[in-house]
Amino acid sequence: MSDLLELAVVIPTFNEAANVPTLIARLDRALAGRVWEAIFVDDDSPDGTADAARAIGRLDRRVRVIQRIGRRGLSTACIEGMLATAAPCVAVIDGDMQHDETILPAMLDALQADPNLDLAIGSRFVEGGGTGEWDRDRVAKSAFATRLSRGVLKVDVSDPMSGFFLIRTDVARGVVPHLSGIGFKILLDILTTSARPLQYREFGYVFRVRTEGESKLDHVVAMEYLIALYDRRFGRVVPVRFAMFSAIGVLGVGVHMAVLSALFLGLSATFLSAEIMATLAAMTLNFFLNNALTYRDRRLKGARQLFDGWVSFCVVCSVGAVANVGIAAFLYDVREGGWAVSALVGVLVGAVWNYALSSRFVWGRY
Ligand SMILES: Nc1nc2c(ncn2[C@@H]2O[C@H](COP(=O)(O)OP(=O)(O)O)[C@@H](O)[C@H]2O)c(=O)[nH]1
Ligand SMILES: [Mg+2]
Repeated sequence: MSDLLELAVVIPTFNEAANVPTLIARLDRALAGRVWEAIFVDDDSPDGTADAARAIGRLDRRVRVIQRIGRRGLSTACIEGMLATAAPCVAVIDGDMQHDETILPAMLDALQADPNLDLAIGSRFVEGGGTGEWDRDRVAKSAFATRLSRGVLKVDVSDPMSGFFLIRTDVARGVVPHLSGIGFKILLDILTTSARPLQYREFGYVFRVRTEGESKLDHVVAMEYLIALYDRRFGRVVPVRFAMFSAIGVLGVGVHMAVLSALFLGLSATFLSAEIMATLAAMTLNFFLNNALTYRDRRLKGARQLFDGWVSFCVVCSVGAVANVGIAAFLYDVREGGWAVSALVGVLVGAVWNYALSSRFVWGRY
């Protein structure tokens, strides 16, 4: 048997310490007779996942760890793991044993036997596959997401949401410079980014129940997924962040009008004071929504950061409002443009200003 490295298994982890030893033992059993290494890509888990993996790595040199500080993200973790190996094939598998590692040898065999094959995909929706003990609700959600991605992105695989696959490392290296890294579904990203259609084969597996630790992808998953779809389809025309920022801005206008009419009409405040309150309310809401959604990857946290961010956001937006009104007035008075067009151009300039400056000075500082 040659001892050339055949396979790297990349395991993105966040708080999976309890699963590390079992997973290694299972990989050892499943990949007996193969030359492999495991790369844990851990986002500095507070539960000490990286230490747990390093403890094993001292004894078993097939086990390596990439520990990332100050960053979170499943996609980028997978990417960095895939780039960190000399093996010609690389698999990505969850660290919680929900993916069935026993199909890895068959996936590897397939790629080794057929040079035209780029990718082996673990699928819950082909023969031999299944969603195990999922409740009906989760099955329905997953089926919906699958249909959506197949419709929007025109990918044909049965389980594009699967996070379990094995790919030729040079193919992965080839697409990585063009990946968005935005979504959490790295497989979808790879399939839709590649310049030529990738040749793949699907391998059924039954999704297991998590026994240790907890799922991290429950809450934000739906939104991140929609964002990733949008980005793939329209991101080049209007960047995701700008689209979200603008949508939240429109919401802000609604809040502004609501607060204004409540104070001015309902409580008969003076127009000026009602305007000031309405503007503050809209800016505050926009700040928190943008912080939670548009910039959730660089979210400001803690009273100090939030307060500083809120103040800078208000300053940026006030200047944006002046620019908005100034441009509109200039177009209307000097250029004699139509009132609606002048106003819309003003709004657009204000929006771009607010977006550009707040991404730099509000969410770009830490
Ligand atoms: N490095 C890294 N791994 C993550 C992150 N979020 C989730 N994971 C890992 O990705 C895998 C799948 O996540 P999980 O929470 O089980 O998702 P679920 O199976 O869809 O509920 C697990 O191994 C997690 O530990 C992250 O932000 N960074
Ligand atoms: Mg899981």
